[in-house]
Amino acid sequence: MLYPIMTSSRTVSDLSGIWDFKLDNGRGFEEKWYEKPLSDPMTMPVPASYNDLKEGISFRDHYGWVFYQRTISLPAFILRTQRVALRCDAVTHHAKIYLNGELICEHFGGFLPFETEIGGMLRDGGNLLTIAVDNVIDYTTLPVGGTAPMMGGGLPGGPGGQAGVRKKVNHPNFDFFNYCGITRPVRLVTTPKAYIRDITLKSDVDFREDGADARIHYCVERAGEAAEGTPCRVYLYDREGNKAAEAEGPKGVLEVRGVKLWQPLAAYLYTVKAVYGEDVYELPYGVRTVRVEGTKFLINEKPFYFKGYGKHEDTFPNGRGMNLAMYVKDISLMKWQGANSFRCSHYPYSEEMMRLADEEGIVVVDETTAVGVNFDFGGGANFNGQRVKTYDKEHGIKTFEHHLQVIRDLIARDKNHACVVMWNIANEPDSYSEGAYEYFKPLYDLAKELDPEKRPCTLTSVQSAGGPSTDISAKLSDVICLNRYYGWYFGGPDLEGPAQVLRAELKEWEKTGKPLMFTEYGADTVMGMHDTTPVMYTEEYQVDYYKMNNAIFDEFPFVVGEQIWNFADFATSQSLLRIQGNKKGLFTRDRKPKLAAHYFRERWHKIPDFGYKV
Ligand code: GCB
Repeated sequence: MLYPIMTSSRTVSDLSGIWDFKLDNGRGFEEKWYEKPLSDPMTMPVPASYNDLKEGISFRDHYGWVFYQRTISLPAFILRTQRVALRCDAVTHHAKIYLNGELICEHFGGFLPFETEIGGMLRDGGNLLTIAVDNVIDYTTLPVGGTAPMMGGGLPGGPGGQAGVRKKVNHPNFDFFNYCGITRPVRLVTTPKAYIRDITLKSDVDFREDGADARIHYCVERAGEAAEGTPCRVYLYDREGNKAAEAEGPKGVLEVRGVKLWQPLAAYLYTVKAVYGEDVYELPYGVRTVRVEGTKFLINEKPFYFKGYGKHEDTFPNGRGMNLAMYVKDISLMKWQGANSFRCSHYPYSEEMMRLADEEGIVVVDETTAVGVNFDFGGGANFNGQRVKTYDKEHGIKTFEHHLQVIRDLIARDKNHACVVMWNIANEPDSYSEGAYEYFKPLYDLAKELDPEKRPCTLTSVQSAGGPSTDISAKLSDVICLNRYYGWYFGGPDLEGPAQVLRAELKEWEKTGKPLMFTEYGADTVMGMHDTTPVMYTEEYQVDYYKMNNAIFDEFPFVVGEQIWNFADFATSQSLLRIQGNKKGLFTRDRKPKLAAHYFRERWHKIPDFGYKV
């Protein structure tokens, strides 16, 4: 799916701004709030999560639907000659869109874009646009919701309690706040009536001693009615705007001798320009290769070492709402620290962030919204302690079809990004129970089938999955990705015993002959809490925790990366384990460094991006 841009044939009208807003009181649909202007509306910015923008717990934890509204119009001459689509980049988690009181589109899933054509429906003058948004999560949605708090707790009969719950609330089966609303831009996008629907690119690179040559295979998907023989041409421009190659036809090859490669932290982007009849589209594109060979992760045929983080889209008060300034700041902090990568934990990040990562040369592990596909957390705490088997045909998870759809949409959106080097099919699913292989095998197969580049695929594996004999990621993943908390949830505050168990576990994984990286390890740390004896939650303990883990990773050449948990402190559901949020950040939520941030800065600047441990 193409990112919306202005070109000589396309306009984009950004609908960002203050919209009217109202929480559903249970009668919104019955009373057809979408048919007329909302009565007594609140003000609400788009894009943003709404939760932290008005006061009070009942607002923050609202369960169910909310209504956003504004009017839209476009000049008549555009409506006469152009195709018009309404594009939403992300509405979390379920959207119904009404134009002048008519339902025109419905979409499930809160982190990927969708669009609907509205040209023929726009009237002269103002048109009432209503977007109703539902935040309910359950065992059919991704991410997954449970029936009780994930970490236990809550008073029987009280809100969030386990027995006789009075008030309906969401129970995330995951550890981040269930921020929702219209979190990314909404835009009106125009194109000529015959238009470029999609572009798919894939490079083959011949590496020579003194450089490289590339064959960029392209496919331009066209749509709308066009005269027979409408020409389609594709051009490649270098960074200075010089034409580097061109080709004719909707499918073909752009040949580039002496290609300039996209490299981690040394990005080079060409521009691919497609022209089809009257329509023109331009796409930034980096040429690079990715593959796994033996226990190495090769980028441009050189063994890469991942240094970085799992992150969140989480800032105050935007929640998960787009925050361009923070995206730029975060990448600046990554470079300050000597990092080269991050993982889009636990959902696809905004298209603006992906484009920025392309431009800044940051390597990305791209993740689906499949977090919480596991009914065992806290011994089944989120399912009222019931021992429901995750893949039980009758009572188990019902996410499979949606999971397939998320993979399709994610790859459709992100397939051309040079920054994306691997797909993460799910975070900490139940990858060890009966039915796990049958659930996951088709998902991996689909990702491989759809990705033009056939990037490596993985799942980030939960500690309770055990080792390679029980965890299906041993069979399915191209790179073993471990989320491990030795010295925190497992064994903390002791660091010696956990070190031995970690070493023993790595010896087992080494036998698989696959590369392995850590996609999570971390310790909650309250900024400003210090002690001479490192005790849990102090900044000193966080440093010692990381030193212990890193020393063991360094013993194993097949460990190809360390992505710590988490880049910054972030908001999550309340529980006895969370002190106003998850505090495992190297940085605070407002991006001030903890002691461990300085420790990693020293470590990572000494570790080369390529050839470490070779
Ligand atoms: C995990 C999860 C992550 C949590 C983290 C933690 O394993 O993947 O979402 O935030 O642990 O801090 O407990």
